Amino acid sequence: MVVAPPNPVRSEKPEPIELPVIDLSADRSEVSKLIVKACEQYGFFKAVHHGVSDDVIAAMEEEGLGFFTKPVCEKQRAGPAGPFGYGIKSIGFNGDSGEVEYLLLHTNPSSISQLSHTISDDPKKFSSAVSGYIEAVKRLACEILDLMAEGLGVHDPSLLSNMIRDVDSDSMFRLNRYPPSSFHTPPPPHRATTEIGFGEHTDPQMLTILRSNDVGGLQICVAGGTWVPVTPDPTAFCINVGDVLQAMTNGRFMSVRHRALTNGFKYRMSMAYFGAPPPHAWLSVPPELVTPHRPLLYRPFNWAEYKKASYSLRLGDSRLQLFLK
Ligand code: GA4
Repeated sequence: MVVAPPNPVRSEKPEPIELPVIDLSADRSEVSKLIVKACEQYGFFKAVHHGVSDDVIAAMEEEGLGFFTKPVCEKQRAGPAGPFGYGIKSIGFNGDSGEVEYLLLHTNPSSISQLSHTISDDPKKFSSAVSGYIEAVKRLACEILDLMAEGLGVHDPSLLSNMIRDVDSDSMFRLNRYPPSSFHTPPPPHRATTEIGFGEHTDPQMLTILRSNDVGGLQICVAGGTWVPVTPDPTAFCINVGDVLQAMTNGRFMSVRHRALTNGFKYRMSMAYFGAPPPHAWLSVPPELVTPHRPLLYRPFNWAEYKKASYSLRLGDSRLQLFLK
């Protein structure tokens, strides 16, 4: 049986972690080394000068806000999430919940255009904002995966990015809105309370490209099991390694547990792109990453198999260990 570790919201306030901030416009070979180092040490980094235009981001934010500020009964026309569509409080299919409402979309264009009719009164405007945003962050994800492969000395630098460039890529896009916790429980005088918005987990896919408004809430689990908040920065993208990339780098990169807490007083909105392989592609480890000192860690598997395992378990369960050799 896979047991989730305890999940306390500690009352003491740990110092925010300053994740490596990587300027993607700097010298390519330097950037690729910094990315590799960050993914080995933290599994997370912030990317600035990322090339995604402010207009594309603003258009997506506007659509997201427009949707979430509608009355619940209207939002429910796009739900329940199974897994795609509108969800409120309920996460996945195995009883997980949190103080969050969300829209989960598959990134394939027909799926976006189909759902947009239940999401927006102007479905064309909604799907054009989503497609523009997805196209831009997918380009960024591919660029980062190429830089990772270069930094790792992988012979074919497109080996990783080809997985999400594939027309059958199973990538997803998620919009989350976390309500202020003071909505549910009046905060004690002079102090804000926090609640679990999205419980601790690792992302199953290859790479996540996350952006939020200027409200904090993301925390990552560092060595020793301490939860540390990540300072919000709407000008940067927060990039994290998912389980599949940990497996494909033969354990060199870390897929790190993270969670989102609600803020005492403000709404937090985040948008996450999850870059995933096509269902039946073999998730093979580049031969350069297997050495006598670092033998193959995981048995061969494909994304369909891994996704099935993810959805059959609880949010906080460790899945990758089931695929150890
Ligand atoms: C976590 C990362 C992504 O948000 C997500 C989530 C998915 C869901 O909300 O439907 C999962 C969760 C996530 C991991 C385990 C399974 C699947 C809920 C859940 C309990 C969209 C994803 O791909 O995996």
